[in-house]
Amino acid sequence: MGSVTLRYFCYGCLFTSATWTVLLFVYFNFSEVTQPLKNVPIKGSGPHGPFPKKFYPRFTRGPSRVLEPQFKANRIGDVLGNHIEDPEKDHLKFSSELGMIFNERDQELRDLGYQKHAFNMLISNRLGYRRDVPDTRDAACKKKSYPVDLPVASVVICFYNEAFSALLRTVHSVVDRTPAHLLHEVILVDDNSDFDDLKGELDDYVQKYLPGKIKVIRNTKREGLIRGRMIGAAQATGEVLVFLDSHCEVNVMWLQPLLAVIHGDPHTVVCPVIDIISADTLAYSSSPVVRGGFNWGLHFKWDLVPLAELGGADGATAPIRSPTMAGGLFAMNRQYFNELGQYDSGMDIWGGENLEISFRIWMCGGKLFIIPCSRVGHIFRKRRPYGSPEGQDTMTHNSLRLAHVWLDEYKVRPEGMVGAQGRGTAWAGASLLA
Ligand code: LR7
Ligand code: MN
Repeated sequence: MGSVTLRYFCYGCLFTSATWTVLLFVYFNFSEVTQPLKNVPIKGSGPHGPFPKKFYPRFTRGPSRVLEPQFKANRIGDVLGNHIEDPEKDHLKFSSELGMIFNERDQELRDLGYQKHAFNMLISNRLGYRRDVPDTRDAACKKKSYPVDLPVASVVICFYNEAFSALLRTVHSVVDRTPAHLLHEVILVDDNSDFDDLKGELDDYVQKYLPGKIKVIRNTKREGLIRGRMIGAAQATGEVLVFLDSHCEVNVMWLQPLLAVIHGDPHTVVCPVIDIISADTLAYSSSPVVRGGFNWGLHFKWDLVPLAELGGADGATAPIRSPTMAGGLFAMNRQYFNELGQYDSGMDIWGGENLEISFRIWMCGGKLFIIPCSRVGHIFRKRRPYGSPEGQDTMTHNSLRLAHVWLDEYKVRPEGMVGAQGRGTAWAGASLLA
């Protein structure tokens, strides 16, 4: 009797430990890659599913030299005494192997990357600082030509604790894919980052490999991306300001379509179509053309473009009016940016400024367009890897400022409006501050 009980007890233990092993295996192997992407401009999977095979990182020089751009960049890293690559990198012949873990160091780098940046830093580092991306423009865009005498651009990139490789890929993509005569300068605003490589090493790299047009500005305290961009813009001298997040890759002919519209009307603010760079695979894939909206919680969202707003004589290349912008990627005449009052400098760290500047533009006589022929990739992460200095909810703080400045009678919940539509940051917060 005793031995039967013991036997069943052992079976029970075995079953429980096996179940835990399977659960832990599933958790550690799939948790980072299976969460749904938030804020990605896709509706369902459909033809624009997040990682279509054909847009897996592609190198135009053929598979046998698939990682050549990376090797070049890594050698530069070696010279500077960091980002030293594993000798086993030579085995990484195909892009599908970019994410493979060969040793403990790879595993550490991958884990650390997710922790610090919320994307796959192992792949980002292996890709290096330059790579080709697929040309995701509509065929009609490829036939378009643009005037040569366009206004020159100052590209402002504000960053806080960005992954070195992602930042450098952003900068190189701009330098490599922008005609020199249109690129007035690139202004990097370090928002008082904590990471060592973003200090001296970045300066060394810029001085050595990107001399001339790149300026690095250092905030002495963390300002947040809103004041950070204002600081960058104040140093800029180009006719047009272009803002980019620090983990982007611009596509071919990205700038000319933006500048051409601003050239035609300096009171028009323009955004590229934001293509998707997967946080898990770094694969670059095309986004559908959608436009910006918002909900009454003052959260940005993507909306389908109504048929009436589509096309016209210019078909797929025509600019699309957009109520709001996503926030990170846009171009604007510099004088107009200043005339409009720039951003709300009382906004902190992150959030809300994109809707604020959108309302500001439309309510002060300007226009906001998405330009389908301009495409820029952005790494979409599932969470923000940083907080605000004192843990404040800056999104709510900023949204309340927006509500008070621009929403007038809309900021108070109307009588009888108690449904889901009435719940959200602006409504709840507005009543607190009223
Ligand atoms: O304190 C900070 N200081 C900074 O310099 C916090 C952030 N930053 C930098 C950061 O390094 C990055 O380069 O600011 C940039 C934007 O921060 P992200 O990448 O964490 O923001 P996000 O991409 O999650 O958020 C979107 O909404 C933000 C609202 O404040 C900004 O407008 C972002 O620019 C914006 N990004 C995009 O629009 C890209 C497309 C995403 C969508 C939809
Ligand atoms: Mn971003």
